[in-house]
Amino acid sequence: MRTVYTDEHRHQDGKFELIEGKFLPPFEMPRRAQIVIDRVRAKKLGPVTAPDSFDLEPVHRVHDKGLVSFLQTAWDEWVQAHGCYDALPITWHTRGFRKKPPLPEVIDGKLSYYAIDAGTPITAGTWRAVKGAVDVALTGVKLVNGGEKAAFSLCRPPGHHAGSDFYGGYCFLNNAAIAAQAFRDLGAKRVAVLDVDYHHGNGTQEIFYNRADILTISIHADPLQEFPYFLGFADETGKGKGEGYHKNLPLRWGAKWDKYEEALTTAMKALKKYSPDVIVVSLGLDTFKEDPISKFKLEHEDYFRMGEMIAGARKPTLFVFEGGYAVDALGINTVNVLSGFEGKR
Ligand code: SP5
Ligand code: ZN
Repeated sequence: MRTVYTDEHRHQDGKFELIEGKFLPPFEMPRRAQIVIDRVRAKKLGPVTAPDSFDLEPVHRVHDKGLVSFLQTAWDEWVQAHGCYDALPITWHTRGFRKKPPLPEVIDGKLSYYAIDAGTPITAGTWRAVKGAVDVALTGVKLVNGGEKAAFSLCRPPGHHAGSDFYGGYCFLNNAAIAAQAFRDLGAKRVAVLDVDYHHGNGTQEIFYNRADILTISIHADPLQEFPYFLGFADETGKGKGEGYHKNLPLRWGAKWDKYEEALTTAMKALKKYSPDVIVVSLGLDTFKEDPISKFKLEHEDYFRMGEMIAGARKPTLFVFEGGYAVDALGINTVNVLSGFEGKR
């Protein structure tokens, strides 16, 4: 299959994330995408193409205009206020505050308004990288809509934690959600998003929660144990017209392929029943046993099987790259899924 890729992602290169009481170099680093594209080329997965450039209309179909314009100007506002340091918030909008507060005037307040964590630094090149990732996703949509059976959008930064009006979890705009909506706008009647990242796809869930035209399914670590903690429970099944069109399959820490396969089998059943015109896969590889911030135990081999199982739906499929932080193994695991999908081992 074809891979869509651009070097623009390198412009997201933060100095720090706040994790376990330490300021560490971000786990979400440029080398992640580099090692994947190297492996795609080495294994001759297929041609690699540069993305087209799209305007922001497809982004605004999914995200609040305030969030989008905030992301475009946040770095300049921050530097003006504090100098050349990564922009991170230290206050959040939680219970006990006004439900719908006005957007603060100052940059520190705006960060607090839009961010869900202090792990997602905004830097000089963040917007450039974020826009590149959206273009990569939308170019993948164009390929699959044009008749390709599958495509791989090698997006970086990732997207599935970003919601209609919030960002975090290394994500700024939701590449997979933007892609899913774009498929609808190009005429697909039903779209399914299958999220196999280790973390719950809270942004994707929030964006499509009350809709029946986009089925969303996420397999992830139990939110009682893992980031993002406050969404992703099994009893969240959609709302209003969307009732029955969202599925969460949380697994406890330590899950190996046996447990994972059960969940993926359940997911694929739901997906086949829905019979979508197209599938978007939020492809996170942080379920790997050596991932430094995660606690599932998948092996290299398991990713072939994952790809084969997804292929079992026999639908046009767009893979959108999400998380995965065991960087040395990331190329192998990613390409194993895509090769498994194509019936090659
Ligand atoms: C796209 C994606 O995979 N985002 C993940 C964001 C995770 N953010 C921080 C999670 C903190 C987990 N605790 C660290 C345990 C390390 N021993
Ligand atoms: Zn993740």
